[in-house]
Amino acid sequence: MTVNRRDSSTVKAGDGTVTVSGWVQDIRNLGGISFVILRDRFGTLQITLPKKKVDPELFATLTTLPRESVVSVTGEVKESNQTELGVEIIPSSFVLESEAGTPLPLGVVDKVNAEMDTRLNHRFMDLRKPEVRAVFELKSLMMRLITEAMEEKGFVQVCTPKIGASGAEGGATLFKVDYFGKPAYLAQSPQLYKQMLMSTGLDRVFEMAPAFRAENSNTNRHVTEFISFDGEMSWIGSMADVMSMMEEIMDHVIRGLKEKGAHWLSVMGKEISVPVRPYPVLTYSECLAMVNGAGLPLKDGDDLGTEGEKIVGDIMSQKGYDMYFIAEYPSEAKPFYIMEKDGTEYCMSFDLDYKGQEISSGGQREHRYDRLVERMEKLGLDPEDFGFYLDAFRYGMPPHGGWGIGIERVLVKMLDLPNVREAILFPRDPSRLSP
Ligand code: AMO
Repeated sequence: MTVNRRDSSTVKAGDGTVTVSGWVQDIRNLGGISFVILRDRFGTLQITLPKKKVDPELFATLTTLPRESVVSVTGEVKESNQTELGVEIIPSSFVLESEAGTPLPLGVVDKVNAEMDTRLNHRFMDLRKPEVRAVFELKSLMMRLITEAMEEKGFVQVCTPKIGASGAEGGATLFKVDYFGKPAYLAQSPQLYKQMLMSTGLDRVFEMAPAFRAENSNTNRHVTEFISFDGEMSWIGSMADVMSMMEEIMDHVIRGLKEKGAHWLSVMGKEISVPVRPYPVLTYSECLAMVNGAGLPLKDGDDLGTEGEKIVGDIMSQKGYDMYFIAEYPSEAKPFYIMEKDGTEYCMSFDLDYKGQEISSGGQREHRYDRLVERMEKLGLDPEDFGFYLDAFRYGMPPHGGWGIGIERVLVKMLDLPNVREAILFPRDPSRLSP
């Protein structure tokens, strides 16, 4: 009997005749014997061709194929102490599914790392490298674990529009599109919609979807399209309820990745550590003092910035904390939808930082119509531009809060990746719109 396999790692001695499919990663010709290394999603398998034992025509064609050609090989599984899997296949026939052109635009087993631009230009080829592809196995697992945690907590998965008439996170980063002659914008976040849903009775919602930011900055942590994992929940007593919900979710996700992602982590040669709980909550003012103490002259009201975040990250790491909240930012620095802290210049907002980098922002929202309008005006916005959003606050809105997490930024910190682009299949940035 012939068993068809798309997972080379399951082939074992005693399987008899099998058909395995994949890419010809390497061919070694040693005179009397040749080896073809076949690669699939899960690993590599050795096809062994002793010249005297296999059909001469099969030998001649299979051992001279261009690398990266796709083949299906049928043969006998034999035990072998020379291979990692403990087996090899002696072929009796094969089908050339697709011959690869030469030369390859990018090597798959090259030791020398190509430049990021070259890799991204030929991303389909770059992704053939198991350690590059493993990030996306882990990203997929991460999204599954998020869905699992959110459903367990009673959140409803929603899909909000990605084209709209107004933004929520400031005009400077809006992508304008022509919507049948009218101006429209790509969604920077689902902020307005997830809050409007709080007025409907769907009191816990979440979404994982693309968010677009026209940020003309070429850094290793900014892209113009990323996946935002948003949560919004009603009936909160304070922003502490939102933070503890996030903590439970992050803990479930990171533990799950460590356990269920162990194979892909080993392919990448990485280990992940689960951040210590409870995640400490620092205030913005405390962080400012830390940053000033380290010699960075920021004033009250200033953004902590990359450098400030890093200083706080180093101090927290020395104390054994990888993940921590920074709460109560200056009201003026945060968007209109955040509730102010009465009698102070600060507000009910927080960021979640992971190893010295912001991975999320969130907070308690202003759910009182009059106060919300007042806050918009104070920040120089015209409430009329947000009519459809404000309507949802005029006829009964529960107290609520939520967060937005940049999925790729979490992966970067967790896997210690050098660039957010490593966690995006086909990244978009100011100088890249293709492939
Ligand atoms: P914010 O604008 O801070 O908050 O975005 C939330 C998180 O999204 C990620 N992120 C990015 N990732 C990659 N490239 C970018 N250009 C980029 N911009 C943002 C970050 C960030 O922490 N509506 C609020 C969230 C809320 O209050 O619910 C918001 O969008 O990880």
